[in-house]
Amino acid sequence: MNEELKRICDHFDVVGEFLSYEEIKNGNVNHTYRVEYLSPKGKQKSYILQKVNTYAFHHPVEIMENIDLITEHIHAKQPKRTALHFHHTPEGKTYLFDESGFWRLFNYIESDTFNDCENLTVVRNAGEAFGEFQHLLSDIDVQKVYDTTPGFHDTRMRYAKMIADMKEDPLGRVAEVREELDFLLAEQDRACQITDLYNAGALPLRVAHNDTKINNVLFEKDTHKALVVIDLDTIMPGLISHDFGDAIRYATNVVAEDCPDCDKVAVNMDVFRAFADGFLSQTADILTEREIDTLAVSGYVLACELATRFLDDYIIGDPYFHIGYPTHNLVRTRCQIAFAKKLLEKQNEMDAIIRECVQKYRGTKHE
Ligand code: GN1
Ligand code: MG
Repeated sequence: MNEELKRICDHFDVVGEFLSYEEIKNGNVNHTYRVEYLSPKGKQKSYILQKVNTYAFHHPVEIMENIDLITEHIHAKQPKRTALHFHHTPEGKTYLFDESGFWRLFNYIESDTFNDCENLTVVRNAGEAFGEFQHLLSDIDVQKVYDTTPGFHDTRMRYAKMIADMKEDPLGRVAEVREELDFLLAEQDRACQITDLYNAGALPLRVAHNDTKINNVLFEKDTHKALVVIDLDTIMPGLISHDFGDAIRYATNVVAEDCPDCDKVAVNMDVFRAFADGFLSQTADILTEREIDTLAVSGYVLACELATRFLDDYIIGDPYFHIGYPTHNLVRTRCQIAFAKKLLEKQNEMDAIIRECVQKYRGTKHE
């Protein structure tokens, strides 16, 4: 592996000597490595090398074009902010695409990341970072951004795929997951309400991040200020409620998204308030009334959508999400279903907090 990674790194314009690598096991889809170099001046420097999963991402070149477009757009507005810099190959590309896969190399940013949401300052700052991201991109012509993974948050499409695979049942796993399927099928219309509103023309298409887990924000050590939003592969035309909802789905669950003990699943409303406050401090002025109406239910919608994705992956033999053990995707499904039920109970409370925050922040953000 060392030799293979060294060979890949050699394709990018990095000076110095390759020393070592370490895998960073944070994502469920790509493979990420921190690689160490010794510069000609004798200083050790880290980079991030990533192998993009081309089973999940069918158009990696367009993904890189999207990333270039939006990172330049943000850099033009905030030249002093921390940013991701992709190194080039001799052909002037920000990626290497050969028989070994699709690779890219970018700067390592000294920072902290958080998988849990115990610190409410961190949560609020993450909300602010994702909200600011939306705000900064709100003036990009959405037509200029490739739809690299069509239907990524099209909940109806996710359901349709799960139902088709359920009928095919290639591994005979459907009998085992009947209860989960029955729940998700019974909830289908409620889970698809944001998709249906969009299809009816009620919600604007924006440039969205689409994968707003809190560990996709890098924080400055000590101050815990947000430095930069990362994991930009799913930047695509999308809906603001998907960015809000996916963050809520991940952050407000008091247990990890793959907790095997569903009785422990619960919604932390302090985390909800902190994230909503940060997010809406940046977005209150750009949101339409119809978008505001969708925010309280968005966490539930995203939990159901992800449950269909995990369950579908389980039914067809786990080709998409990395699994740590054979029933991992089923355990994830059960956890998301348990959490969706809890989120539903909190919908009115969430809606009240959202409206309070919108009122607090309307008219306060000026560039
Ligand atoms: C995947 O790889 P990661 O952890 O950034 C997935 C998200 C899911 C998430 C669930 C491209 O994200 O949509 O919400 O797992 N990303 C992709 O943990 O499918
Ligand atoms: Mg991701």
